[in-house]
Amino acid sequence: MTYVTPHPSNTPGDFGRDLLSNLYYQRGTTLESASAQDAYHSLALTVRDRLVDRYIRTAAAHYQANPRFIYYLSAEYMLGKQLDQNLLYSGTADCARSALAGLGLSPAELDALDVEPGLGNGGLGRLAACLLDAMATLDIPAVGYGIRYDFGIFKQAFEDGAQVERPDDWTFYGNPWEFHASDDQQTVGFYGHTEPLDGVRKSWVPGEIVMGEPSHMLVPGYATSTVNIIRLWRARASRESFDLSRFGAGQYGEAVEEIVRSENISKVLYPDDSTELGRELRLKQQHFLVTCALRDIVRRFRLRNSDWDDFAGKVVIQLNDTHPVMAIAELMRMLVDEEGLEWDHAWSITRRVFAYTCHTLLPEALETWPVRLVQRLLPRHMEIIFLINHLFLREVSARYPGDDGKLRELSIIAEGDEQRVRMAHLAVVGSSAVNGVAELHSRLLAATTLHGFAELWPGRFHNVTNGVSPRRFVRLANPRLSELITERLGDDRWLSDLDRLGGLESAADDPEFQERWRQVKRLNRQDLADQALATTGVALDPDALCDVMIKRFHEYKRQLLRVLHVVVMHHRIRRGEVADVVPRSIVFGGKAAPGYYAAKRIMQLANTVAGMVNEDPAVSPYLKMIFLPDYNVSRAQLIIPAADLSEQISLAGKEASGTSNMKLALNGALTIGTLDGANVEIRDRVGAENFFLFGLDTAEVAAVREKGYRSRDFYERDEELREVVDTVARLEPQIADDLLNHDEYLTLADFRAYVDCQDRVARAWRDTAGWTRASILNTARSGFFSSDRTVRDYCRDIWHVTPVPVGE
Ligand code: 26Q
Repeated sequence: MTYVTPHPSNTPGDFGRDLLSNLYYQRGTTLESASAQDAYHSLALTVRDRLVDRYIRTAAAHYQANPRFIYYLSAEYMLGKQLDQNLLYSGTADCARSALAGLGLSPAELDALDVEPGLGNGGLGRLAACLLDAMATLDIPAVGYGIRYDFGIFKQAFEDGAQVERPDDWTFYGNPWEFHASDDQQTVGFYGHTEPLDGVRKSWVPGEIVMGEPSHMLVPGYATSTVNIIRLWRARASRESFDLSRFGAGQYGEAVEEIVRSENISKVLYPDDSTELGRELRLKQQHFLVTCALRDIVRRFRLRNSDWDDFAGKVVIQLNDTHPVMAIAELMRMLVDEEGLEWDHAWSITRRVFAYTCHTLLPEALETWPVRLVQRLLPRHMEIIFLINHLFLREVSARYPGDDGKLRELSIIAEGDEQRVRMAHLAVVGSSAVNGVAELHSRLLAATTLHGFAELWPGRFHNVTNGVSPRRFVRLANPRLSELITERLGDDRWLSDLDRLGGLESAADDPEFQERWRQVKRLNRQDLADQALATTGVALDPDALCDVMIKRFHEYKRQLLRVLHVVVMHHRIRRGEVADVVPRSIVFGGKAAPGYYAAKRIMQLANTVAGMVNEDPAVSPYLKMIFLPDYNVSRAQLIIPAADLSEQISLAGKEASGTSNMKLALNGALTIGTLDGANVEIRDRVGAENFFLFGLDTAEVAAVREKGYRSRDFYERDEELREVVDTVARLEPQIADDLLNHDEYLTLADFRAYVDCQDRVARAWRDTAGWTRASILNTARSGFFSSDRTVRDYCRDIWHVTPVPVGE
């Protein structure tokens, strides 16, 4: 039984006819002479066509209702493949399959041509995609705004174990999923100067103008009529930019100089999610996104409204981290300079419109920009920020008279050798709500990173624990498990009401159900093994415990700790201590920022250790290790269903939330983890007995540091650790040196607890029924981690919006 409303002409015959029609009229060819790309594009268009009617009805219903809209601003989106998703959400997967069979086309071959838009780095970008999916599913009127980068996140390959980055030209063969609107461009200014008007008003005369050209992709809701959109902007040079006379004079490079300079703005996603990167082009990207989005939001507002006093009632702008925070200054500029509103009036509107989500605790990851750069690139915005800050600091002085320390702590401008704009401070000051992304994270934000603000405005601070799309990460990723769940629960309503997974609890001890659960896992491990063999040449044992760590490479996430334990196992097996060893497949996936050398060294070490393990005939029957290159959403959909063990081993207090932890638990993996990010909530829900907890908690981390942490003490006291570090010293001397002399993320302090905990994992795995029970309970109790729940939380606590149903 399925709850997706089928397209009116949803028979295989109709589907096949429409596909042939698209082949003929859109690609200008016939089945006999079609290339694989022709067939793929026609299939994509035929599927897309089946969502258009719903989109048109959604737009009409929204126009009619004139509701409050959520505008999600994000520099990143990791949407994943569109073909599998849109087949599912349009309810046409079955008829497409029959139609393709009838035409002699292979679904798998065509799916392989569907390119995932990798317009993000990691968790933050994928979260944006999960939230858009949930908003559409819950009938929340919403638009996602982003940048249509020509090149998405780099493709990762390994050469001699080292990461090499290759460009991701994701639209090389065209993108059948997007609708271009080249007649709906916006102008974006840069540089120039300001001129006084009346009072506080100024006029900004930009020195450079770039056009923003939108295209949109459909964001269908599941089991509902709503289809929202994500609008992505691409930079275009204005029409007069091509210098015909220079071209005529043979100066080909100079002739297109201006075009290249303009269009560079949306050329490439910055592949850095670690530290602030002081690049002018990145600030240009941010301003470009923000300006295009705001102008579009105002255009949409004016379709049904005319009074600025209604703006904050009709518009919510959710800022995904600080990357789009310049929108606060830009809206003030539009309202004051262009619309002529009084400053205080404009500020009251602005503050009510914005809400800010923070995704980090690491001070070094908080974005700041040199005042001089902002002054040069966005002179009017800098003036506005100074004025916002001036008025804000007056408020602070009134609250803390004579406390200069407070002013320095909270100021939007950081003083020092060079003044800098603290984007997080601007975000908090200019928003009505601020949220962290897991309970622990929100608590620590208010207690540490943003403490002063939480004290000033306690009511502004919220927690909204992240969630993931059960459609993408269970139904599409794991069709076998989905079918088993649907069979047990009697229908597939769990896909849009994930708490229904609780109905599996009663099956946790049912031997027959357990056997089928294990069968699903085994088949999924076999699929992974097939892919792994094809891409890495390593043969995994489909019966071995599948032990998975998938996430961006970061020192704080401690992939290094995972590698140290693999070396422990290697030593033990070589010594013949195999009595307590269970066969394992260690699976790694993740990219490192190209300039993040410490992370890249750890990657190199992981690859070296993998080779050492796999090529040792004494070891490889017990242990295999693969590093699947180019981890992305599609690769996640392959790995997650196969996983038995989920590695969530960051140093406590560093991971804001994590979302792979949720995806893996939902698919029945048991977590080995620290009390960090959302791990805490996962453990609370699945039960401590179904979660392998180890390591220091945040208070203990602070205490260890307080006492003066010396990692060398741990090395000296633990023989097995000594052996491991000595091995690492031979393979990657710099890493061993770092561990012993500046072990910033307390890897050695948590080493013993981690290794002992892994021994508990091995013992638990031997108890097949006990493990299966815990696996089923992890799925049954993880319904909370649906992004539908996350969006409901945002709607209730932050956005104050209700659904707008779209009629059949
Ligand atoms: C900054 C400056 C220059 C270039 C890039 C950046 C940049 C880019 C991306 C900074 C940060 C990011 C991404 C951060 C991120 O993905 N954070 C993760 O967000 C997830 C969703 O909330 C959380 O689950 C993770 O814990 C958090 O690390």
